[in-house]
This record gives sequence, C-alpha cells and structure tokens, in this order.
Amino acid sequence: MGDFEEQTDGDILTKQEIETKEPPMFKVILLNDDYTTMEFVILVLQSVFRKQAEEAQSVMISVHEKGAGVAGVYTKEIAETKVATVHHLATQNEYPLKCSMEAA
Ligand code: TYC
Repeated sequence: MGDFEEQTDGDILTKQEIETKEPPMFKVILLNDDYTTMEFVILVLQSVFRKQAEEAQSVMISVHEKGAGVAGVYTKEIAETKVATVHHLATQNEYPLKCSMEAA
C-alpha cells in the first residue's frame, strides 16, 4: 500500500481524503442483565465513561428498560480499552455486566 492511496473494501481514498478523514468511531454498548446492581452500573458510567451522576442514572435506566444502550462513542482503541475495563471491573466485583462495541 503506497503513501498516497489506501484500499478499504472497494474504496480508493485520495491523498486528500486520507489526510482530512476523521477516524472511524465505535459505540460502546452496555447490556442489561438481572444481577448487576444499578449502583454499580452508575459507578461504571461515571468512572469509565465520564458521565455526570444525572446522565449516568438516565443511561443506566434506559439500558435496564430497553436491554442495551450506548455508554459512549470513541475511536477503536479507546472503545476496546473501555470494554476491557468494564469487564475487568465487573469480574473483580463478581457481576456479569457485559458491554460490546459496534461501528458508529
Ligand atoms: N437490570 C439490573 C437490575 O435490575 C440493572 C442493570 C442496568 C444491569 C444496566 C446492567 O447494563 C445494566 N439490577
């Protein structure tokens, strides 16, 4: 792959497109379960996803009611790190809390 173009599933990007394109973004999706406490989910939303108390509460309730919800949107490596951190904290605290990521 040369310096001036790059192949991405059929698209050829011009040098200008490569230089001006924003990085791909990924949604980190928090999944509901029956065992993780609401308090722990709020704590995770505040500490890992930098939400204020009120927003953390409303995201948690939305996930609780709808089954899943977006905790945040990040570049790929940051989203991967957030997912790993949530799973690490959940395991440490013996909660089954899961999250996943998908292209935004
Ligand atoms: N459903 C959980 C309860 O009633 C709370 C919860 C909310 C769990 C969001 C996970 O991602 C979650 N204790």
